[in-house]
Amino acid sequence: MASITEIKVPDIGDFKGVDVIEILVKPGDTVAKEASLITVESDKATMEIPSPAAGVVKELKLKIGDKVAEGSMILLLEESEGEAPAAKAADTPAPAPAPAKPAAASAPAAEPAAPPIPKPAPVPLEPVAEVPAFQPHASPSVRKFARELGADLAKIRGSGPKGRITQEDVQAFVKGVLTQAPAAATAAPAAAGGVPFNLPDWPQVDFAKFGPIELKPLSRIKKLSGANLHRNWISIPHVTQFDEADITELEAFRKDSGAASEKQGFKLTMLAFLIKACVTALRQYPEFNASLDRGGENLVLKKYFHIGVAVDTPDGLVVPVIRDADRKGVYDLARELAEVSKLARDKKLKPGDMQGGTFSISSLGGIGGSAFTPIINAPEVAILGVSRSAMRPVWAGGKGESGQFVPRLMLPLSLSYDHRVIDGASAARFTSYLASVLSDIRRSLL
Ligand code: CAO
Repeated sequence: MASITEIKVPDIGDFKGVDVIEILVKPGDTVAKEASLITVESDKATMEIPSPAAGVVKELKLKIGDKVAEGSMILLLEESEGEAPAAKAADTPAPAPAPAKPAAASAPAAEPAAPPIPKPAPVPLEPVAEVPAFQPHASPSVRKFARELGADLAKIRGSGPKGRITQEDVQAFVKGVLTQAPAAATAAPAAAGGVPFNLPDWPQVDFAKFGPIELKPLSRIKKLSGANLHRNWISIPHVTQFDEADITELEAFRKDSGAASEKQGFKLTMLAFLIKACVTALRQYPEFNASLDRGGENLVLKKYFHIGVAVDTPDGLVVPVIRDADRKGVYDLARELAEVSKLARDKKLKPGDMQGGTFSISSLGGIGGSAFTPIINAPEVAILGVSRSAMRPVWAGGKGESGQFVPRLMLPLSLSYDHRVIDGASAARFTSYLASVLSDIRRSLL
């Protein structure tokens, strides 16, 4: 008859008060003998604790974050028939502590002449994941998961306690690679080629030692976009060109024309004009509306103008794409912008709504700031950052006392570009041209 056995933490050598960092089973699960039940972690090693017997998990007796030592209760196991003796062996604390041993040195099998209880030896524990200074920090099961997917842990930023890589981090990394693979593998040959970033380990600080803290898990969007931003930041040689555009007339025109759109329920935003002006500049400088091809040897110049717009949502940044912006007027662009920003904030954007962009705009103008360095949205090669416009004294020319400053509304522009594709001189020409278009929007009609 099946019996219920208390499964306790066996002898784990010198480790006391170690953290439970993973629970690998749940009530109702059928576990095989030696299947891992929980993962514990000390300062030096991460260990999985195996089940001493086969059976069905009836009740868990601990949770993630608990501190355990030899003898702490893990769970109640309803053993499969014929397995009870082995379980009892595990349940019996070892008389003398033995150090954790590597896999090859696991406890000897039961001797044929002896009773079925193998012997009161400690359950073999494997310090499977010693964490040396330059190793990514992850539990054995996460390592195994990453291995199965072919994900390199060294490239994954851990979001767990002490920077530990979690299964979700591996999933987010793999998703990021799958959606952006051509860009990473081709547009970034240096990074893909495996130039090692031999960096020191991430500082592991027990922040609670210095004051009260609270843990807030990152949103799914932040995890996904974070992995992509990180990849783009380290694999694209970014340079940012700063400039400013005189939008005094444009802003007056926008205000004059705004009534019509407001009647229809949307605002004629500066961003709509910026999209229009960028399309004009992209037509003039096609290498900004391009991507590197798979081999990283050719530039793919795109004859369409799909403009990504960074939208700030409570869950993080998303970049919906306004398609065929060259074929739309500013009113259409403004209406579509209002629609996609709402979809983004209501979490209703579909993956397709964020694909196919050729150039992106990130506007922080509604919030503040005078300049920033946006990260390129690979496989695009440039992104325009827009900051808050302000009235400034601008020298209107003239000599001596006849010269004067005049107040002009100036819009700060920050263009980040991929220096493998675009030279500094081209970037300066691009922003100067863009500024001239914005200062006289009639140019975008030409
Ligand atoms: N300078 C001064 N004021 C500006 C401005 C600028 N460049 N751009 C917008 N404003 C003002 C608008 O006039 C408006 O003022 P009123 O409320 O008085 O009319 C206010 O700021 C809000 O602007 P808006 O509603 O028109 O929004 P927007 O078109 O500027 O931006 C959107 C829309 C979706 C881009 C924005 O909501 C957003 O999410 N921005 C953040 C993007 C982001 O996080 N980027 C960072 C990415 S990191 O690379």
